[in-house]
Amino acid sequence: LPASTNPTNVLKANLSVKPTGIATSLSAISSNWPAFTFAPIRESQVSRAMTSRYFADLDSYAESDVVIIGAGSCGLSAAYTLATARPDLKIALLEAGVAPGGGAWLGGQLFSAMVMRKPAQLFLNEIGVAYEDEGDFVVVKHAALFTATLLSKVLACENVKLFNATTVEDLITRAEGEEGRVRIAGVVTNWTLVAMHHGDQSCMDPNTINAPIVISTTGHDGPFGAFSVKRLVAMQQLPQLGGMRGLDMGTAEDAIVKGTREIVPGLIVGGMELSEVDGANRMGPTFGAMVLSGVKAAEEAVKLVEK
Ligand code: AHZ
Repeated sequence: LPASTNPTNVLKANLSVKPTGIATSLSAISSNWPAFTFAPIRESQVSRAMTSRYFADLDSYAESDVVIIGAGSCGLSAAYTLATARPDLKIALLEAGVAPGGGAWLGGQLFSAMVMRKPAQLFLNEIGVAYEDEGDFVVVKHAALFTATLLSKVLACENVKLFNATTVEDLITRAEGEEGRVRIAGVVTNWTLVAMHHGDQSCMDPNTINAPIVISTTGHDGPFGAFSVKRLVAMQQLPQLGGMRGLDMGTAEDAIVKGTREIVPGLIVGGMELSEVDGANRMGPTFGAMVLSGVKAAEEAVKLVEK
C-alpha cells in the first residue's frame, strides 16, 4: 500500500492531532450546529474499510510469533509486557468473548474497587493507573479503570492484533521427543458463535494460526475456562489436572506467579488456568497474581524466543 493509504499511517496521523480542549478543537463543529453535516460516505466504503483490514490481519497473523489465548487480566498483562519488550514479535491475542477483560471489569462480587497486593502496584505504575495505598496492598477505584487502561495500551501496540469473539477450539501439535510427546505449534480457531453451535450445525470447520509459542490464560475451569490444560489431558500430554483448590489468598497468589511456566514444549500457562494444573488455591478478588503471572509468562516467552 502507498504510505498515504496504509491504515497504520492514517491511524498515526489521526492520533497525532492532539485535542487542545472543547472550545478550540471542536469549535468548527459546535459554533454552527444548524450547518452541521458529516462528510459523505457510501456503505461499501464502510464495509471495505473494515473487511480489508480484518482479512489483511488474518492473512498476516496466520503466522504469528506468539499466540496468547484469553484476554483477561493475565492475558492482557502478558500481551502488554511482551509487546512492549519485543516490538519485533507478532502477537495474536485471541479472546472468546466479544468484550475482552475476562473477570477484571469488577473487583469481586459486583463491587467496583480492585485490590492488588504489593508488589503488583509496580505494574500499575508502569501502565499509569492511580491507586490508594493501604500499606501492604493498593486499591484501584474501579476495576474497569485498570482493565480499560491496560486494554487501550495493548491495542495501541502495533505488534498486537486482538481477535475477539474468536474461540481457540484446539491446539496445533507436532510430534517431538519420545514416543507420543508433542510440541505446541499454534492454535485452531473459530468464531465463538460458531463454536457454540457445533452441537446443532454440521460442517463448520475451523481456521488456524501457526506460532511456535502459545501462552494460555483461559482462567479456571468453566464453560470456556482451563481450555488448553484440559485439552492437554485429553491428548495425554498431562496425566491429570490437580484441580483448583479452595480459596486461600495467602498462598494462592505466590503459587500462581511462581508456577507460571512452559508446561509442555511451546505452551506457557499463566493466571487461574494454572491453578487447574497445579492444584493451587484460588485467591478470589485480588488481582496482583494475575498481572505478575502475565509478566512472568511474557518473560518465559522471551526466553523461548531467544533459546
Ligand atoms: O473469555 C475468557 C476470558 O476472557 C477467555 N477464554 C477462555 N477460554 C478461551 C478459549 N479461546 C479464547 N478457548 C478464551 N478465549 O480467557 C479469558 C480468561 O480471563 P479470566 O479473567 O477468566 O482469567 P485470568 O486467569 O486472566 O484471571 C482470573 C481472575 C480471578 S478468578 C479468581 C477466583 O476465582 O478466585 N480470582 C481471580 C483474581
